[in-house]
Amino acid sequence: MSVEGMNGSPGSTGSVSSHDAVLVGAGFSGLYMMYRLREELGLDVRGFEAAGGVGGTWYWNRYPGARTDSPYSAYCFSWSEEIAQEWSWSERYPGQQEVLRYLEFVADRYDLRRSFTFDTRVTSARHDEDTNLWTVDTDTGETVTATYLITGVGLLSAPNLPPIRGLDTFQGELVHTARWPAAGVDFAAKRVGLVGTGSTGIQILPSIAERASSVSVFQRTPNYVVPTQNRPLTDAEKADLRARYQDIAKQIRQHPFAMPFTPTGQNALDVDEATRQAVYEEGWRQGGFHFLFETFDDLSVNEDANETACEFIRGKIRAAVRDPEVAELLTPRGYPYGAKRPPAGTGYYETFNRDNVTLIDVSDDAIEEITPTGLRTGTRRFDLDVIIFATGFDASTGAFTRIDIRGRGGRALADKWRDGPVTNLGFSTAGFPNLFMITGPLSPFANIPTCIEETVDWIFDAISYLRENGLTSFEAAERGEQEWTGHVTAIANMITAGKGEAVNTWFAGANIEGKPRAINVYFGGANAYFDTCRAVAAKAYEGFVLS
Ligand code: N01
Repeated sequence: MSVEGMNGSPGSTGSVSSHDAVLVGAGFSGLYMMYRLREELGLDVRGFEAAGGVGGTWYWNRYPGARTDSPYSAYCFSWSEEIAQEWSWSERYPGQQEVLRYLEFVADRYDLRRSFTFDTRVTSARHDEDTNLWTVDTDTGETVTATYLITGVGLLSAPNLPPIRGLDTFQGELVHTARWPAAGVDFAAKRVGLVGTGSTGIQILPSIAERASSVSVFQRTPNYVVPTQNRPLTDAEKADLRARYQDIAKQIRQHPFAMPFTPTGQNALDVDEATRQAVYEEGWRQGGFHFLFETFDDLSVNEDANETACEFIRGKIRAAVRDPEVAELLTPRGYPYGAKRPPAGTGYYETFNRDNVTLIDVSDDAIEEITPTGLRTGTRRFDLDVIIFATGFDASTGAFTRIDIRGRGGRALADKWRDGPVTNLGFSTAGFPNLFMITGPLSPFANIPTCIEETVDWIFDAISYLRENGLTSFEAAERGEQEWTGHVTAIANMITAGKGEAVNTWFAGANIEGKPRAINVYFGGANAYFDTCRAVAAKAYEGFVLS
């Protein structure tokens, strides 16, 4: 049965349709993968998307204040001349609605929606060795088969609602930021509780504070928040991106975090105090990731250097927050800047000067229960009308383990990864033939659209190679995946981003109760990773088994 006959028709058909590929997800990854496989290779690709439309992260995370913190010139595709010329960003850090409009524009420009079935979640997938096919089931009762199973499920897509007693007893409105209602949440005259002060909590707080009658912010670990410094783009900046998008994309691919920056070549510990402060001031003025990547090159690798940046930020917190006790509570100590994913905020610290905002330290007085009228910590009770959980995600592996994926011999992927993910380059894991993962576990944590483009291209080339050479099966070699997984772990142990286990970072699975403590992402540099991927492909996919 052709994919065309099935489009937009969720629900059980009673028959099993077969396809060249099943593609899960219609975010940045799924859209580009669909375009390449369908338009360039002519494959019959069946896409499934749990959401009601395209957009992935940008479909679900509609909370007020949501925006990118990669600059506009990096947070976009570079593969299409049409998109580059016909689309124009309005802000330096585009907001959620604008990024969603962008992805809808891409989907419409290349007529991609017709290849996806929306409102349909893939629930299980099993590989049959005899037929060399994947059988995929959905929550609408449909079953399809395909040669290739390709996931574009996102690194941060499986929401984490902490298992606090009484969640379902609350009589007000309880929302997770990653499942924000499309109709929005009415905060007017409401007492709001905000749980979580990661990138999301930091973005949402200022906008709720302007509308709610009161906001109680429940903070477990303070964060190092640098201002975003968002602003509208000038016409000259827009024209420059249109003219130079390919050159910018090349520059981005050479940066360890796939950002349009150039390492400064200077170390924090090699300059005098006055110079150091001046460089940090300029980084602060530029905002966002400029502060981490365009000040000193040793912040990510040298803890003493890193501490100088931490001290600078602590000074900024003291200057911004009027109440010294609140400022102290907001001040992170005892872990390096970057050990938790660095967030960017807009007026975050200043929001704590408002009369209607209260900071509650739950580091030693945990939230023990959600009650019908609010919540209770070990020692205090709070009456609330709305509770917002900005409590993050079961990152990287969570979107996979929520699908019952079974490879050779019926082995569950969740079982294979019970001590942490094992992959070769994030693309593939041994025992799961023809399962291709776009930005899968142990691929780089860097500017995501760039990582997606590179990994989609690599998977596209691998599938083309299989077909050109009459090969039918592709998977990581055990030795290849052990070497890669070992390398990813060794790198994590060398840098500040790998030192976050003590502060519950999702980088190491440490934010989820019961999740194995194991690094989820590669920190050895996106640029080095892209080079490695190309070299592996050039050597007929060394480290993978093709048959
Ligand atoms: O989630 P998080 P997030 N009681 O895991 C707290 C990306 N992103 O959604 O730190 C009380 O970072 C938890 O406390 P602690 C970005 O990659 C990007 O904010 O574990 N608190 C923490 O404060 C980011 O890293 C953008 O002690 C509890 C918070 O919840 C990733 O998504 C914007 C708790 C969770 O922070 C995840 O960010 C937003 C409990 N029981 C997100 N359980 C951009 O700017 C958890 N917490 C592009």
